[in-house]
Amino acid sequence: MPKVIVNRTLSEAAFKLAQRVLVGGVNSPVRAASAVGGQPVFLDRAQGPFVYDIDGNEYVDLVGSWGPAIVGHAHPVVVEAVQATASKGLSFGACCPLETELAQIIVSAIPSIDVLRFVNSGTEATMSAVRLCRAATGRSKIVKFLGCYHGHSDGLLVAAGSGATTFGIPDSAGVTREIAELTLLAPFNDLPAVQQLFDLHGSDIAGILVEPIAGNMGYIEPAQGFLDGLRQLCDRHSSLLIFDEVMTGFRTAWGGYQVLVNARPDITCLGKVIGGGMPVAAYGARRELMELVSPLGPMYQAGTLSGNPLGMASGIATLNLCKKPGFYDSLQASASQLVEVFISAADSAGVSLQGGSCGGMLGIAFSSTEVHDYSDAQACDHQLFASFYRAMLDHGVWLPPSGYEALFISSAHDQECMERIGAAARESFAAIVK
Ligand code: KE4
Repeated sequence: MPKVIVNRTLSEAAFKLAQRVLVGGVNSPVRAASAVGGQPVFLDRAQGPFVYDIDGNEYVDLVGSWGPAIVGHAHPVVVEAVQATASKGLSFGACCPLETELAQIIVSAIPSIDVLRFVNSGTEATMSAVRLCRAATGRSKIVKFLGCYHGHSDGLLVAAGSGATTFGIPDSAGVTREIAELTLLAPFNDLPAVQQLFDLHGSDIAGILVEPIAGNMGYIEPAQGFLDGLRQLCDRHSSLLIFDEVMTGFRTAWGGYQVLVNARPDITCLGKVIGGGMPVAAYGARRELMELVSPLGPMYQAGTLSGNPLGMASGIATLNLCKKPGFYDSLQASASQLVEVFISAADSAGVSLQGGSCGGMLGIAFSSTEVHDYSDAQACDHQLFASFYRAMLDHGVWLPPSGYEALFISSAHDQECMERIGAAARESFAAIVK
């Protein structure tokens, strides 16, 4: 019987203090946990598959810092690499060989990327990729999908997912109509709708931006032929296809989802895992496209901490651990097992649950029918998810505080973790249906 956590007094006090100087007491909205009727639990440390709050409570972590912690938290090899690098200086604002080393690992893993540029967040990566797409085509419109989230650059905060949906503001204040009008929308997995956009705007569509697996409206896999269909539409209209693999890159497979399904986007965005927990992201493409980027070409993009040695060291150490034979097979086995654990626990309480996984990424949806797009995701029982979230937290399992998020597992999650999650899930489902 999992221990029930009841004391979080230090977190409550920390939240009150934080609210005096931080907007909403948080540095990223989804952490406010208000969508699940909770408040932020402040963490003190993390180790392997666990996170520990400032009240000393231990949780099995299924957020993994939203993806980066793929080898588990504070992996000794990663920590040692960062410590050794830090002792030589934190940031130079100049070139260093570590940037080339991490770039070589990524380029060797992803055939569609000849050359890349490191940035510091997924937002920067997708924002720069969109700019590159417009620079390369001379066109202005971008197609994105309802419920997909690509960070918070103005043009992409239109019908966005993740925290934007969680807080019911899929279109953000401050994004002007003129900018939003350059973003065309279609439902995920709806190829005819994308075809229609091209029929209407084809000659002005610079490109399509897509999460190959949608991880910001739960977990939604592409329908058979969907990604191929986007590729064909781009080829037919001389538009570019951008895969936002900030979440799926090196999370679903070595390289990313495009390698798993042999897809060939024109531009790829990466983040999260490639930094191993440090602020590292990137965008990359074939050489002729990337040579449009300054200092070689007319498209400007820059960053004080881009290619930061600590981030590079963390990313190199993390990817070298991911490269080990069988790493992703084992991660996939754990993720598949975990989906089954959740579904069978739900079933035993008479709760309808959908679930899916790819590599170390998974998702559950409180729905009796499959979820294929944003409207399906919105129709899920988010109130029931909120109750489940709170019960699981009290039973020592750290879930993302929103039904619009994916879950992430690491190579540090062992069978004991699975049993703990299973026991907590059975207790939690039983509690929420009472
Ligand atoms: P960042 O700017 O947060 O590093 O990355 C933006 C981004 C871009 N593309 C995809 C597919 C993403 O999932 C993200 C960010 N993911 C969210 C979680 N769904 C980050 C968590 C948060 O916003 O606090």
